[in-house]
Formats: sequence, structure tokens, C-alpha cells
Amino acid sequence: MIVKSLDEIIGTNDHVDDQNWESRRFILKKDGMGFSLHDTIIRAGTESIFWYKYHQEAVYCIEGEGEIEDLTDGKVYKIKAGTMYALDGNEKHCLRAKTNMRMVCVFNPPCTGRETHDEEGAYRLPTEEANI
Ligand code: 9YT
Repeated sequence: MIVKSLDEIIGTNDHVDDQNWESRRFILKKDGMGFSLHDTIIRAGTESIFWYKYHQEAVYCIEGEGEIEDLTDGKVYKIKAGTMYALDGNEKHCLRAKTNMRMVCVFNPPCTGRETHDEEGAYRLPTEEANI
């Protein structure tokens, strides 16, 4: 069994801080669960374009508010505590945070640890999975 608290992750290698967000990664590929689980803060006032071309992601907002725009069809959805979105079609999207937004995120396949977005807003796969 894996039992962890946020305090044990903050400031370690599994705490990734980027310009618009920070991600505290509870479960990663090395844990062998088939998904990764992150507690993420999206910073107030930021706008981020993400495009998880190689991953499916589900996101559950537990604090704050903002909106997500599906850049494949232009639809905009309000996000607040209690709202979940799932990118089951690898949709390119834009996330706008009105306040700090705390999001619980699940990635399949799992992230390996230090991923940040590439120039297209994607997380790269480990080379053996990407077959490159
Ligand atoms: C909601 C979202 O996509 N945030 C960006 C960070 C990502 N979820 C992560 O690595 O935790």
C-alpha cells in the first residue's frame, strides 16, 4: 500500500513548479498503478494552452474558479470546485484561472515525474513508449 501526505512531496523531485502552475505528484509510473495522480495549483490570472496528445487526463477542481475552452470547437465551460473535466479526445484546450485553482489530475499513461509542457503544450512519453 502507498500512503503519502502532501507535506512529504512539497520541495522534492515530485514537486514540479512551472510558470503558470505547480504540480505535486503523488503516484507516478514507477509506482506501477497504470496512471499518475497529481495535486496541481493553476495560478490566478494565468491562461495556459495544453494539448496532451499522448495522454488522457481527467481533472477534478477542488478549489477556486476559472474556465476551460475546448480549442477544437471553441466551447467554453466554467470550472469551479466540484467540476470535473476529462480530455477523452486528447483535446487541445486553454485553461484560464480566475483565482488559484486546485485540481486533482489523473494521467493515463502515467507521468514519470518531471514532465513540463513542450512547445505544443504536450507531455512527452518516455522514449520506449513513444518508440522514437
Ligand atoms: C490541469 C492541468 O493540466 N494542469 C497542468 C499541470 C498538470 N496537470 C500536472 O502535471 O499536474
